[in-house]
Amino acid sequence: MEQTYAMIKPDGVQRGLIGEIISRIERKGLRIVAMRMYRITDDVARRHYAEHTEKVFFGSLIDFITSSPVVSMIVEGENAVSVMRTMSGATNPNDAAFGTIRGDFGLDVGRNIVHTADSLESAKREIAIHFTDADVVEYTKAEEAWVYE
Ligand code: D4T
Repeated sequence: MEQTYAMIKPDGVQRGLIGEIISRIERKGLRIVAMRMYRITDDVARRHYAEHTEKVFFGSLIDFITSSPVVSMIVEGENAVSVMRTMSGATNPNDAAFGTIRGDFGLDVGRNIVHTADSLESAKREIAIHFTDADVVEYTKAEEAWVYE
């Protein structure tokens, strides 16, 4: 089983999409093992998006991600990293396929609703930024015998 990090960004929360997004994760058969709603601090935002420090959009990205609460999750399942990336869709919602979260609900790259880790290494780094070990609940779901062969 792989773990990935996923975040419903401020626009997803403000647009009332928390339930929709969690529902898609559940319906896919993935398991949420940690979940927290909070307002991201400037320090956490800068650490989370450290790779983008030099980008022209960095300032507006930090302002946006700290502007309103987010919902952070650790999602577990086989190939969870790539499955969650596929579910999110392309970074720019205008390029994202219909059926993906960004393709179905977004119109602007600066308001693309969700973040999902782009690799196992990023997932580990981001989980360590947003969660402690005590936040993680290990359990099995009864349905998993019907999700996996
Ligand atoms: P995140 O990290 O938010 O899941 O997005 P991606 O992994 O799909 O894309 P990214 O790291 O390249 O971009 C991070 C974040 O910056 C915003 N952004 C991006 C923006 O506001 N303007 C831009 O031109 C780009 C490329 C959107 C996502």
